[in-house]
Amino acid sequence: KSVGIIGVPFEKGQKKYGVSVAPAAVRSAGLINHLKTIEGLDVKDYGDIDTTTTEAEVKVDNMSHLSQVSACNKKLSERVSQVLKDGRVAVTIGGDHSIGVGTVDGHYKVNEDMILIWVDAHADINTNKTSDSGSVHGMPVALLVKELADYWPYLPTMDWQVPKFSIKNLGYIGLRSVDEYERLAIEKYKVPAFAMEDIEEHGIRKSIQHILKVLDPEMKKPIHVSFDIDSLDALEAPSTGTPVRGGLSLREAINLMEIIHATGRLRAIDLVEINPALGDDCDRKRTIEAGLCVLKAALGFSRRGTAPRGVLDL
Ligand code: DIR
Ligand code: MN
Ligand code: MN
Ligand code: MN
Repeated sequence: KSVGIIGVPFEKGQKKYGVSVAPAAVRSAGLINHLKTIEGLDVKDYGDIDTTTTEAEVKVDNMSHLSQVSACNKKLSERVSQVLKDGRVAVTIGGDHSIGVGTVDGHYKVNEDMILIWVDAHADINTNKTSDSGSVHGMPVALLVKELADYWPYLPTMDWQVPKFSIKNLGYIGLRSVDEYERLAIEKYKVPAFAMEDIEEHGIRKSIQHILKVLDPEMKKPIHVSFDIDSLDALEAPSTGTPVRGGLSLREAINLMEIIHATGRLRAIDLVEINPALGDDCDRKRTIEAGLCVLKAALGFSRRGTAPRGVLDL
């Protein structure tokens, strides 16, 4: 088992200063050493994507910094493809969630049968016509899926990214702040979406098992997890740009990742929207630690005891 780490110090997909510092902050919190404690895991750091851009700004209605988002994601997509071709699980540390365009694009170009689990408080499936914010971090899913291609105007600088991924291969976990038109899209295409109420109803294990089964009944497709730290409860991960109360506990998120790891089919994971510039030292530390716990669980860190799986014989 081996992983490749990619940092993406990028924050132009949203408005607050600080998300671009996360790769450095997560590294200095000991990312590489933490992952090396996982038995049998070979860790290679591919460094950071160069996010300095020389591109001229392009003007698209209600869509901020498109040329920079595009340039960063183009490089990121190529890097993710390279890591996967090297036979490693691609671990991408953002950056805001606009970088999901590059990670999923790069993954899709290597594994066309991939499925995507979007773990987030938000659905990130706005277009520039439906977004209230104009921030691209609320739009990556809509940019990626071919079914929504006709809802976009021509996007200058984005010619490298032809949406081919099907929305039929998408599932959501953790939703609790979904915009009106986002909900329409989710319902229209019957995207399996386990929002917080559904997780209350079924528990995190059954929730993710159901999604995996709906997307891939034969249970053999490569999995991409795009994990927005704001899927966690704001008490677990306060240092993020758009926190929403009432989210996943860290225990639920760790267990979610353990279940996904156990499939043996995780090929790429993104950890995005950690903003070390928000909150105090304690908030920052708590948020980064939560992110590390999630990554470790996804990559095979074991909390197991000796109890049998399934129903206990009493
Ligand atoms: C909102 C917030 N739905 C938007 N999105 C966020 O801007 O489109 N995504 N915060 O993570
Ligand atoms: Mn997001
Ligand atoms: Mn979010
Ligand atoms: Mn959103």
